[in-house]
Amino acid sequence: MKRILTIQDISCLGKCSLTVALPLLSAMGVETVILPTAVLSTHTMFSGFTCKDLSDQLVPITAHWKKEQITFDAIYTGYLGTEEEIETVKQIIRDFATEDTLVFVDPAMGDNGKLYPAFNEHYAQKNATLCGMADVIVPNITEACFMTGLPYREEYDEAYVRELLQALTALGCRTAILTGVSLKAGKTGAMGYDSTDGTYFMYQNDRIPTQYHGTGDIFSSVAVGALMRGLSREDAIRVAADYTARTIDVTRSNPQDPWYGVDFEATIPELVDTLRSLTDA
Ligand code: PXL
Repeated sequence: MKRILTIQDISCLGKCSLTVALPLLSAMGVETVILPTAVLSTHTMFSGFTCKDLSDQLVPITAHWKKEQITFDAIYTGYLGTEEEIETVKQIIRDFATEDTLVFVDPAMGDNGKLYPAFNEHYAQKNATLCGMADVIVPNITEACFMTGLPYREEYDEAYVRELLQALTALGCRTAILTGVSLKAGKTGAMGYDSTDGTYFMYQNDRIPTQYHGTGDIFSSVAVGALMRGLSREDAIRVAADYTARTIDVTRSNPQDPWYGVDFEATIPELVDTLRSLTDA
């Protein structure tokens, strides 16, 4: 079984980051080691959330693993609270990543043209340096613009997406996958660029006109889980995009506010079936 280390916060309530990554990756048949960077009462879209920073635990925890000679097939990072934490995570990657480790970075820090409340532009530049160390990054268009300095656009064409992808790989990562890319009315999905061979790839499905919180974390977790299960990058983004869309669709009958999160628990069996049909396992 592949073993993945995921480094992100744990928001106790409101489905995102570790409360999404751990169940999804486990259900996909990937051993999931977690490194919680902070404990929050809720994600930061609630007002009045509490936050206990756990940065001082990252070095002792990983030093123990090093002593135990633990290795990881992938390191997957998500929402990271502070610039210092990003520096610590970069050191953890240097300490644990070998040639065979997939370093997968979701620079979760904003959406709809804005950074989340806890962040500023300086933080975004720091996140760009973490992205530079990755094999695969999965920002949305907002995050890509803050990291590359290119202008954020609501309306765009494929040339704009290609420009963003090239600027992202110029940060140093091998492959950039932009999420939330819509190149036709009524469609949305992801488009990627592999800088090692200059190839673009894309997957679009039907756009569901409601935005839910935490869907980026769902897409990333399923994409990295699928890569760990041996799927090609094209299949991985298709499975992740279809699962995210299906989960949003299922959640629409839930009267809870969209920023609470999506009902991914309801669709895990379908994800497992999809994976089984693609891997014969
Ligand atoms: O899904 C991204 C995310 C993760 N963790 C925390 C967040 C957010 C987005 O707002 O607030 C704490």
